[in-house]
Amino acid sequence: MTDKRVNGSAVVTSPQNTVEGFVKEFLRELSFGQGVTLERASVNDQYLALARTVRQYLMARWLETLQRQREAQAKSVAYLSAEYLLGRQLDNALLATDLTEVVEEGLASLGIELQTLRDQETEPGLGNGGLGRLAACFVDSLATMSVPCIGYGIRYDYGIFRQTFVDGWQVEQPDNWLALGAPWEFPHPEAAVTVHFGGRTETYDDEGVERTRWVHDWDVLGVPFNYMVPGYQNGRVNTLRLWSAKATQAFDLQIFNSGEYVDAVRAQTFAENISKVLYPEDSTPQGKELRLQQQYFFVACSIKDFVDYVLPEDFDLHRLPERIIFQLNDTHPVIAVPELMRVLVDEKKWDWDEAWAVTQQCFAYTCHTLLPEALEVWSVELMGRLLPRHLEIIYRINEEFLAEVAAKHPGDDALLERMSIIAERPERSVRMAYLATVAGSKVNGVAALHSDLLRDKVLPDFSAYWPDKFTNVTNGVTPRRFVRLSNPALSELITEAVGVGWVTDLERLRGMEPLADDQEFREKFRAVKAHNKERLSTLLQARDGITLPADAMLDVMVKRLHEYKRQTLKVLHIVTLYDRVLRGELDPATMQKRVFAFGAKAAPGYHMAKQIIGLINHVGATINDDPRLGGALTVVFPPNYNVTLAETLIPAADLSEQISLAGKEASGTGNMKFALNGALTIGTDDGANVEIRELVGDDNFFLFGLLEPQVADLVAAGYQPGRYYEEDPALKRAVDLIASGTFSGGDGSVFAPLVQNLLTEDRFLALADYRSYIDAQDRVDAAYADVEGWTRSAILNVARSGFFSSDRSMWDYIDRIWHTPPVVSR
Ligand code: CBF
Repeated sequence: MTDKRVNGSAVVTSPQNTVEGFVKEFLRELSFGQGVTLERASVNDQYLALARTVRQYLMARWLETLQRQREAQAKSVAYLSAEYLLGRQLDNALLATDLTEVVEEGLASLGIELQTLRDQETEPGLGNGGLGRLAACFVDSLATMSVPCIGYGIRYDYGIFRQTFVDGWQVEQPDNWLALGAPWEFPHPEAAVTVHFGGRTETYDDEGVERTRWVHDWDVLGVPFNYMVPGYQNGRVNTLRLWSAKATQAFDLQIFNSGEYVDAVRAQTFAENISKVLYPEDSTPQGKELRLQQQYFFVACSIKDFVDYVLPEDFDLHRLPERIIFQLNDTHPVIAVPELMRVLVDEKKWDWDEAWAVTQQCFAYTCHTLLPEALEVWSVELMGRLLPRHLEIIYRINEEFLAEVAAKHPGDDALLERMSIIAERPERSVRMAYLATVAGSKVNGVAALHSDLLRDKVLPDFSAYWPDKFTNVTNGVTPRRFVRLSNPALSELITEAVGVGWVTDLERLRGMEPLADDQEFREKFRAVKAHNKERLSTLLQARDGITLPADAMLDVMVKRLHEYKRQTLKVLHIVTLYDRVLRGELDPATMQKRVFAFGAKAAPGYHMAKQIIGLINHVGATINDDPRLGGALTVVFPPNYNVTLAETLIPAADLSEQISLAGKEASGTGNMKFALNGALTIGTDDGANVEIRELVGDDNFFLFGLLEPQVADLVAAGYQPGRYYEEDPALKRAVDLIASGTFSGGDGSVFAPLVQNLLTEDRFLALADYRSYIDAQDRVDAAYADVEGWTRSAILNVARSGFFSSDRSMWDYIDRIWHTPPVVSR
């Protein structure tokens, strides 16, 4: 159902919120939906029937939300994001409807365990990492806060690849997440929209006005698939609309008519490829044509959807900024800017200036990176071939913008070159971040430090030109999924301490602070951690055959594999501990027992990242099997880290590794999840670590490493990693152990590229931070030995991390950027 088709008030009523009411609907869904009897139903049948039953409880709220929104004519957020890393839906829907107990009991009365059906769900992995997961947290928060929002994105047939290890090396498998059915989506092929590509432009005379039209070459249909985004027990359900590409009739017919049946079918596949697969790059996008097709495809569908279907038919588009703010989640959807201009100028026949005035008010841009290579640029050649009209529009936006800059800074050609949306070197290309900055009403970074660096280092000319355009909104995570659902034991303890309201008002966690000094509470807190470790242990055993030793500190590093995140530094720590034991400096019987848990996917074409994965697994295999360690150190690396695994892994962690080089991680959100679940952070002064440390306090955070200005100075002075290697014997031994083949069956060549890179380039200064990191880890060991002190710090981490709720992030966006108040129930 697209919004417009819901006329009158909602007529759907929810099934009864009782065990009997649920069982009746569930059995109906089994027989009428799945066509099976309870006796013959497979687990998948049961799961699908359950999901469809739970959907029913949300349906009336969904229809009512849409109705209310239309009546209120309220301003909405349209979150444009190429990625949504949603995680499993069932539990979230049960929580939102407060149905968990009813369902558990109802299923039990039929001899079915809810947990079995939970485990049947394949999570939709429609994102790479932090950015996609953030989008999912944001839409959850907006629904919970009753703020109108439509999330727009792509329904990839294949999400992020499934990672397996063969002999310790990453091997990718396709993620066929739709294979067993997708009960949470509502396809609407009848509401498909057409998207054009290619061709050329031409001018024509429109009653005395010269206008341009796009004579496109080929097109594709965008079919909307709607997903419910339920608020937490507030009767609101927002919409996530993901677009799937389908070949158009016209496209097929041209070829069919020439009698080339096989070619016609192949051509269909070509068009449908657009939404076939998620690009698995995180932070370093590849400038591939298909990716630009994906980007344009979903934003063109979304703008058309909003303008033609969501808004009333007679809506005066001059008032568009009163009804919408398109939030650009990174540069991926930025092509939406020239698309809206094209719609207004070419289709609606507006003057350029009035179109530009409206467009500028309708967009805001969030930058999520500090890596220059992650700021997308598209070659003019490609853009001109795929989207010729958009390229013209971008040229004109640029021309007018540069004329304005030139008027303010006459004669400063260097400034014009620096600020131009079009780069001339190494090839003529469109700088999408610049386009977003010129067009957006606001530009924000995602943590305080990141926003400062964005202003001062990434876009300094723009921030000098428009100081008020730049702002910060520190990221957040949803407490519903990442505490309430993923950590039931801690949730219970929190509720016991501060009451129930914390789930939607996370600052209430502050109420726990005094309890950090309460011996009895600390014991309960430790019991929660112990329980979560056991839960993790059971999961890893069943999932991967991994056995976790008991009584060890759980030291966790989970995030995408990227050199700037410095998993290698973590490995150097592990190898150093190993070396210390072998040299007799540490006694395995008395040293702090640790389990090092990793989770990380490497982009399939990122060879160094794959080397690092291989290294972690090889080091793990050697250390885990070495009897001289007596089990004091264990490395585990469960493959295919995803949202579902995070939900069990994070609550069990004692130590959170956030060790990126200062000035490289925009924010991080894993760091927030760990702190909220009572892990202490060892981290650099980077991204949101800075704010975590400020809030939880220096005593409850292990800081190490160079600060961002020191990094800049060191690099400017000419960083020589070899010097650190020569001057620190422990570092030298650790690197030599890797180089000698100790972890690769005596074959030193296996990790030679990695070692060579560390000693000669080390772009992310792992060797420079090694000593400080090792010292900080020694402080961690000492602190962990003080059981009561550690627990106190862990409780304070939870109590002081309420700021990191994505609800707070949303209020900040509303206040600083969107101005979209909640629409409350009548
Ligand atoms: O802002 C959300 C996250 O986005 C990234 O994952 C990204 O893809 N650019 C950043 O790397 C994270 O720092 C950030 O937390």
